[in-house]
Amino acid sequence: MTRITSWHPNPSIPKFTVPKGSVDAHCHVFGPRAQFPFSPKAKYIPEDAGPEKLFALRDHLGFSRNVIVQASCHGTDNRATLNAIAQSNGLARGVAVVNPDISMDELVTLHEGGIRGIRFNFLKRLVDNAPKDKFIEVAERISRLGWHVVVYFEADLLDELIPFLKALPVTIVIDHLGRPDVSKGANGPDMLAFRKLLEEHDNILTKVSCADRLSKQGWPFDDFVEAIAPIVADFPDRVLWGTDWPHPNMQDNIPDDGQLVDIIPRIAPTIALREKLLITNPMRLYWPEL
Ligand code: 0GY
Repeated sequence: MTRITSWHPNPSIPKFTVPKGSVDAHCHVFGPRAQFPFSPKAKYIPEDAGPEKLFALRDHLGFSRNVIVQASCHGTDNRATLNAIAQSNGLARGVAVVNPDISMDELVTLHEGGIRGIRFNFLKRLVDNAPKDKFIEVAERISRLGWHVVVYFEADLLDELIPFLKALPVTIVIDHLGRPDVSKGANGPDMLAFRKLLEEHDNILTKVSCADRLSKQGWPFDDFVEAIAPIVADFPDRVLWGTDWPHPNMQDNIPDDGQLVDIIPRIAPTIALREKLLITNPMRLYWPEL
């Protein structure tokens, strides 16, 4: 497999200044491979995108903290994520991907390494299987640590996943709004189904991220902004935002991370909304002690 460089070589400095203390609540690290090899089951093999690059981008964009989400190319070997957290001087925490049979002792070790949640990925192009019963069992175990789960799926799976989501005994964060078709606007079928999910389950939060993957129009992502801004306005305590750097597996239309930051004031037009989106909500999940 050819190694992929999926990130912008020279992102712009954002025109929008994020508030002090902002958290990039969805990003990843890849490798470095020599230290942390990719999984034999990886569906893509990226170039190295290690902690130095991630923290340089954090500073370039004006953010203060990162939440590093274990990427599928590293499987259930969380060492690259833990290494990045360890290099961050306390400014990063993480979300792991685990074998659902993991013991409580191993979970406690992950907690000590800065992990505060686990990710369940249902994208068939990224993972081979997603055993719901096992996921519910491990969710029960992590609830003792005060962790949450991050769930990644695409809109066509939402209906089928609702009983599973209802059975999870913890806070749930859904990646990229469950990948709706934003081109049909805030009242399109996918957006209405997702809104209903939020209305009916107050333990569910979402990342209002990945304009680059969701927009059909591309920059300046008007379709994304029109569909998503009402979600931020109506569920201000239940939204997080992240760059998604290094944009796993993106090969065309690689986004300029500075431009992604410039969407924030368009989906969160008031200072109060931005504080919740970028600081209060992610800090509650990842640094509750501060
Ligand atoms: C994302 C999106 C993707 C990939 C992964 O773990 C991953 O490999 O999350 C994707 O390909 O949509 O959220 O980073």
